[in-house]
Amino acid sequence: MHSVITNVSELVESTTNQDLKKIVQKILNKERISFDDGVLLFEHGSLGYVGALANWVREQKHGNKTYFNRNFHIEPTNVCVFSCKFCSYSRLYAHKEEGWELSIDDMLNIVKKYDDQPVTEVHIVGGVHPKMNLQFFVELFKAIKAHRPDLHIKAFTPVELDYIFKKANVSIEEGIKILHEAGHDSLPGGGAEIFHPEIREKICADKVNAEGWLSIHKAAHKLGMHSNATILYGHVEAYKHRIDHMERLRQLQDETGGFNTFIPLKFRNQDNDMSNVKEVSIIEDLKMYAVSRLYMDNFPHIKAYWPMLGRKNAQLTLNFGVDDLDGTIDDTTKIYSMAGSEEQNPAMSTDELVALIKQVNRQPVERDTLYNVIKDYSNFELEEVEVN
Ligand code: V47
Ligand code: SF4
Repeated sequence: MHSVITNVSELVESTTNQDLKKIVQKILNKERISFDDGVLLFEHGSLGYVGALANWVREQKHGNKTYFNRNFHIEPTNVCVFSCKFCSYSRLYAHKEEGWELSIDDMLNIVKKYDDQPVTEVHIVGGVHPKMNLQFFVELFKAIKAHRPDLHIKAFTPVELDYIFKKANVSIEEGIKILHEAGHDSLPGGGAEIFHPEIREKICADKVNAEGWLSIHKAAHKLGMHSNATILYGHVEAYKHRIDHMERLRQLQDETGGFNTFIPLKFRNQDNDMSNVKEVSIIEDLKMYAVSRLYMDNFPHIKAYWPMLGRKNAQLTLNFGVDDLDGTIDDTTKIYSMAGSEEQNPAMSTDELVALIKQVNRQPVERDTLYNVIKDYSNFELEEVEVN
């Protein structure tokens, strides 16, 4: 174990800002911090300061354990009826010839490519195509489960679900139940962006709003399904909007307990309608992870999505509150490479991911979607693989 706990106590003694001192004391007493505390940490906490605190919380919750899973992505289409300004990936339905659309057979063939591999999860998410309706996805889920019943299906954001439920004329509760019975296991965290209407209006005015997003996750949780939540940060929002976003999620989590992971996603500005907005620095990224760990006290995990950050930055996040690096074994997602992420071909073998985690003295643990431990890699020999 690192000796961070002593450092954190020293931190309290040396803090002269009385407001900050009160926040540190709350954190060390495992008390919840308030909205204003969260904003103050962003505005007045230095990176080293919030980082040391977040690392303390991370180690209290998980020790050195750093989770990853073996998954692959299917993106049914990049044709989308919506027009989020930050999106580099979608093609409007009016220009659908520039995009792709996969049939159920195409998607089943992707699943079959992994027949001999020990993957545990398929992550399905894409644009909102008007012809891919509720019945289409019921058939898709049934086909996947008939072929590989043990594969966990993590699929669709409330953006897609809100659209297909309205089109099918079913309530949220009915729609989620129909999909769940067909094999839908859990929801990924996308589509959340920034909940506050002042910002949502500016960056993604036409898709599901905060209340809609939260109601769909709530309905899924009520059926016993788990889910994740994201935030898209580092564009035109202020710190108070980030905290407002986290506050709404924290409240729902108090009610349902259905969220597993919070995933901060850094806005990338390549080839989209917000290319004029500058990207934030790595300092700001690490601060975002740290404040997330401190604010989201009822979220078990904080995840850094390594294909977006790059490998070295992903290693850094492990000292700033992050305990999960997602994980992938193949180049199957285009959403980030098209927006200008560090990794143009996001593929990393399990051995490479394990080596990456071990190199920074953390303990790699392979998990399934629900964080059941599949394998602890503590005794893996680091010499076998190099981290580039
Ligand atoms: O909601 C789109 C983001 C999200 C850009 O739950 C962008 O395990 C940055 O939610 N710059 C979808 N981000 C992806 C997502 C996700 C990813 C990995 C794991 C999980 C999980 C969920 O991607 C969208 C949006 O916030 N995004 N464009 C962009 N230019
Ligand atoms: Fe469509 Fe999603 Fe892109 Fe928005 S972020 S335009 S909903 S694919």
